[in-house]
Amino acid sequence: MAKQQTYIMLKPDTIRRRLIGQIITRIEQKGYQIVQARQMTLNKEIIAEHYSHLTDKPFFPKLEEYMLSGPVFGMIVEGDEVIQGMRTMMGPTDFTKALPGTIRGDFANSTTYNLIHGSDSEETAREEIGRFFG
Ligand code: DAT
Ligand code: MG
Repeated sequence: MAKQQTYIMLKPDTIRRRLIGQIITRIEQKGYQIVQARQMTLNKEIIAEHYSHLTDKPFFPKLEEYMLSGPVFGMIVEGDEVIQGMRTMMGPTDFTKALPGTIRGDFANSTTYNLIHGSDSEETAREEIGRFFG
C-alpha cells in the first residue's frame, strides 16, 4: 500500500449547509490524516484552471457560478491509497448513482451541488495540491 496525498475541497454548499464537521468526521473515522486545511474564496481564473477539462461543457457556467457563490474549504488528506479511497467515500459524480453511505449519496440531491471535490489520479493530486496550497 502506497502512502499518498490528495486534494479535497468542500464546496460552497457544504459550508452553507454546515456540513464541514460531518464530512471531516468521516475522513477522521476512516483513519486518514488531514495535513493542511484552509478556507479560501476562488476566482474565475483558478476555477477555469481547476476545471480546465470542463470549460467547454454546457454546464460549465452553472459550475462556475456555484464555485464563486461562497468560500470553499480545501484540505490535503494523507493515507494509504487515499486518492481512490476518498473517491469511493465521495461517491460518483451523478448523484442518482451515489449510494447511501457515501458523502454524495447521503447529502447531495444535485450533480452540480455535490458538496465535495477529490483528486482523481496521482497526477491531478500533485497539480491540485500545488495550485491550492503552493
Ligand atoms: P467529479 O467532481 O466527480 O470529479 P468531474 O471532475 O467530472 O466530476 O466534474 C467536476 C464537477 O462538474 C462535478 O463535481 C459537478 C460538475 N459536473 C460534472 N458533470 C456534470 C454534468 N453532467 N452535469 C452537471 N454538472 C456536472
Ligand atoms: Mg473531478
